[in-house]
Amino acid sequence: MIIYLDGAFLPKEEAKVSVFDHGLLYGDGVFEGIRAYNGRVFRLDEHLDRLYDSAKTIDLAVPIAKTEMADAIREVLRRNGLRDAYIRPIVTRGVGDLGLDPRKCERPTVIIIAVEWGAMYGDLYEKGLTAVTVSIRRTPAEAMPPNVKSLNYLNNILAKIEANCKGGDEAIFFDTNGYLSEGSGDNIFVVKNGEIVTPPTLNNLRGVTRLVALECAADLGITVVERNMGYFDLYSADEVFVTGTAAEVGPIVTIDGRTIGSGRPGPITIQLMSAFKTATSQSGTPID
Ligand code: PXG
Repeated sequence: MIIYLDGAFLPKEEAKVSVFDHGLLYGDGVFEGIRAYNGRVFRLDEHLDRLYDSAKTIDLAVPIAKTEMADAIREVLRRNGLRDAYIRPIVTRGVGDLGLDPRKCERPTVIIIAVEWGAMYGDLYEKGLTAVTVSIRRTPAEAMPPNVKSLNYLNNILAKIEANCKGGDEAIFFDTNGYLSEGSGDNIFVVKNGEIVTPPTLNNLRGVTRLVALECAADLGITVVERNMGYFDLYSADEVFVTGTAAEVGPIVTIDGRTIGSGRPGPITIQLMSAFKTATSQSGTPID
């Protein structure tokens, strides 16, 4: 396995970062999760825009241009012979001292890892996923905007731990105002009376897959509304699904023990899963 680290392409064993890197010490950095399907990187520009916007928000200057990052990603895929992959670019504040002050970090660390990867939830795309709402709230935008895809994922990991304890495949977050937010690693959608409703993006990550799902819904002539929702909207939904680079479009069929709709993936979710599959197989930036 070949890893990109600060301009070099290194064997996995040699790709090492300092214990003084603030990415490790403080979660001070940003990352992306990107997929390649059949030799093409899906929505590369959108992911890179988000990476650089996340970096800008935490006042981190990415030391290479977006075009260089895009070339490095494609080079990592080529060097590893990957055509279907999960790609993880990471930019940390870099090596500093044990203090918080980012001014002590001279140069950000840039890492790109790529691994072969298929469907995250296996046969659950046909059966549907179980989800549980979690008591831990999504970090409020006033504290740390959930739009920043930062290296500090403890809020999400605590949600995942709670879901694991409660026996759910995925965790569903509410925000501190009681509004529906997102999953631990995906965005959430509710279908009611033929209409798709999804939360506005102040209290969640602006998912690239979310955007693709909205485009697919528009193409299919399905109405989408962005609106704040509560527990009532979730439990009484006809269909619920989540979207993410890792999860793709994932149907949710039970939430906190309540059966959603028929207890099987619903018709609108199935249409979107199919449209999403078409999008991933027919578009993207060629690796070669
Ligand atoms: N919300 C959050 C909090 C995420 O981390 C998404 C939504 C979906 O965004 P995209 O752009 O991928 O549609 C994410 C992305 C995992 C895992 O193991 C998931 C993400 C990141 C890292 C790991 O499930 N999610």
